[in-house]
Amino acid sequence: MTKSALITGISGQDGAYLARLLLDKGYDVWGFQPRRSTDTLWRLREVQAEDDVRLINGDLTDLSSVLRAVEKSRPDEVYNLGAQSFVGSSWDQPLLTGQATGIGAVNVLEAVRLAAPEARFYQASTSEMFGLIQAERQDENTPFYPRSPYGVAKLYAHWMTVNYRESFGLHTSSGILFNHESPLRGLEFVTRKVTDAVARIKLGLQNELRLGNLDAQRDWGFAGDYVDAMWRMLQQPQGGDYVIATGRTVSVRRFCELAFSHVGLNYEDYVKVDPAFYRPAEVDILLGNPAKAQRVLGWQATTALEDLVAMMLETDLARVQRGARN
Ligand code: F7E
Repeated sequence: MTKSALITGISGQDGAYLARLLLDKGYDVWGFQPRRSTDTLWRLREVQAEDDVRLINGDLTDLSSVLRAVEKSRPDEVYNLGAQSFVGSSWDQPLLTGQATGIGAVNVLEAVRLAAPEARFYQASTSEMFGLIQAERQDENTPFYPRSPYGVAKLYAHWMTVNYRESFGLHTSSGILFNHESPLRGLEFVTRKVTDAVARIKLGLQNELRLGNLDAQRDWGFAGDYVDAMWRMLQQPQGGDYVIATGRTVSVRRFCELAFSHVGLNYEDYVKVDPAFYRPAEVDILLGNPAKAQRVLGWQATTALEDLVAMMLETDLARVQRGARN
């Protein structure tokens, strides 16, 4: 029998890659997303999934709309990827972030509990929950210390995911994903901000790049690899929590070096530090230990950062050349 999956946040980077993965596996894929007047479907187009997914309009903060989406899609699997996901904005919109990123997840859990208790549930948790790190390499047993309203909201959603597993016996899993990037990343995130700028600088359309903290270090992987881990979690006999990471950490400065040198430029000639991009509290370094995912899920990251940079840059060079806006 054909399986049905419901994805919240389907118009985001991970939503697009996951939709593609599930379509390729033969699922009926439903997407839940707010109605917007701007073009939110460009990522689904880029993965050639736009015509094959069924979209339901609604908002994570509106329980009745989430409930209707669950009733309509009759899902075997629910992936909660929707959120206010930009850490930087979460200080300007802490309450909205709490509603969408924290309470929103519980709305989905409630809808599953009420209308599809047999469905398997995935929560998009995050390495931002580790924040001020309490261990050199973070794994499923490392204590959390979030450093942003976003991280705090995600931590609430994470524990509610665990709680619904323990309280109601629901099949819920929490994927603690470290940063994951791709050509479908939004322009506000640092990796894509860099690759887009490098493409513009190379093609003579821009002459500098203003960034914040160049010394922050992240464990950056490829989003296309990471959605496969989400699916694998829901194929396990029981729900669980898994760190998904590459096990390598690199600074923003080094990322710039790699991106500029890919087109034969020196980042020091173009990158300007602008305190406007500093955060009120920073997560200095993240480094994940994905040993459990490898052991239990048979998953490991397969894309090296150098290849990810090249992939993003080649896509951005082509986009800038043809005048695309995303
Ligand atoms: O920042 C520094 C910034 O915004 C990375 C989200 O997907 O991953 C993402 O969160 C680092 C930070 O991602 C700029 O201060 C320097 O230290 O690309 P980002 P993020 O905050 O790590 C986690 C796992 C999530 O869950 C989130 O949803 O780069 N940085 N200069 C900058 N960052 C930005 N955005 N812009 C700059 O100009």
